[in-house]
Amino acid sequence: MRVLIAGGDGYLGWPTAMKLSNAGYEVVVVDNYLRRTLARNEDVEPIHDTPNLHDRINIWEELSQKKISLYIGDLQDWSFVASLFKETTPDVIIHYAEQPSAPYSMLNREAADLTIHNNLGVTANIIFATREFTPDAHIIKLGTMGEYGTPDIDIEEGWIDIKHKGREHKFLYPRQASSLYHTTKIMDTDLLWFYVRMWGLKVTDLMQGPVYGIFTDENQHDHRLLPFFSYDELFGTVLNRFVVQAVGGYPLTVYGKGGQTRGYLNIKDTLNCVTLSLENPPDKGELRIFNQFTETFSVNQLAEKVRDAGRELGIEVTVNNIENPRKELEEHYYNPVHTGLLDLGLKPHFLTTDVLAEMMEFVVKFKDNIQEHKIFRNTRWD
Ligand code: USQ
Repeated sequence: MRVLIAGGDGYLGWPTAMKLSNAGYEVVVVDNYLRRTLARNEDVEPIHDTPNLHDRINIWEELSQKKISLYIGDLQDWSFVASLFKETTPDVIIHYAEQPSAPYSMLNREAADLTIHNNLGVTANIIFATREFTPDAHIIKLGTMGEYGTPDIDIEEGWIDIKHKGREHKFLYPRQASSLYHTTKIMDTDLLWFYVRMWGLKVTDLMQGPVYGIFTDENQHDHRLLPFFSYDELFGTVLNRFVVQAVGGYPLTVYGKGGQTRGYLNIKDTLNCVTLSLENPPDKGELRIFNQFTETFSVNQLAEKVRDAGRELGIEVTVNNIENPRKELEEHYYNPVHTGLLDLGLKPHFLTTDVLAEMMEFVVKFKDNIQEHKIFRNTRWD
């Protein structure tokens, strides 16, 4: 089975490529290095250097004797997308090729414009190319739990039955995002749902929570195969940031009251969720939605866990409740369903002190690379 990974250079794309290559799939990765370029332009590179995709693929081949094919190009460019699909005719397309940062999308007009055009343009091209060249292919799209926002009722897994004036109908669960990035993900879902109805596409939309971690089964033994590990305000997710802040002696940046609750997952579980989705495809003409996370925590709970893990390693961690640069509820109800992937067989890796200590020990090796000015720049939502 041939799998095309769009955004194969990213924090999740590259580990997914190795995981599926290891499992015997024929893997093709495509990327235009947007994520690297934005990080360089904004002076927020990850904590350690990562080889480019040519080098990563060569290193992987040396270690595993398995080949990954590479295309460098912009998926917003239709002629590139058309020849990519014609040449590779994928059975599965895993779509990570988006500007992935909520804070970046709120930075300024240019960043907002790039986020809208890149995210929607790439999704549309993948839809059009699938219909034209590989109509039976399964599109697995990385969505986000942030599409739902933080409503005062339970969050269902993608769909909700609504009873109105004595009649009933099933709709996409109401979405209300709290950043422009998350809003583009809502629009992606709407585009996919439209073309599932029009053209009978086969789509899985994975509503993922913030991911943490660095190690996967494939990168344990060679640090050159590790993914980006970002700790800056733009591209770092909260727990990865807290781990670096703890090791760097920087007070943990809890935004506002710290009661913001989200569904989190280990990077290993992202790979397992994507693999389970791939191995258990939906029918043609179906938009299947999974809520992709394993545990919910408030920001305060995360800070507490990092403080506990630090204590075990002899690292004293302090916490600072700073004025929240974002517009979001700091205390709220949060109860999302997440049974779909568990039903398919997901065995979660939970956030234990050992997991945090392993992350901290990794960061300690790169402590000298931590640059304080990258940690907080106060990108305000208003
Ligand atoms: N937060 C802090 N302090 C920080 C950083 C974040 O208190 O230093 C808070 C945020 O205000 C937010 C929560 O932690 O309430 C999570 O923030 P985050 O930066 O880890 O996650 P977010 O911006 O929501 O986006 C991340 C990924 C995105 C993915 C999303 C899933 O970057 O690609 O879609 O997680 S979710 O959050 O469920 O929408």
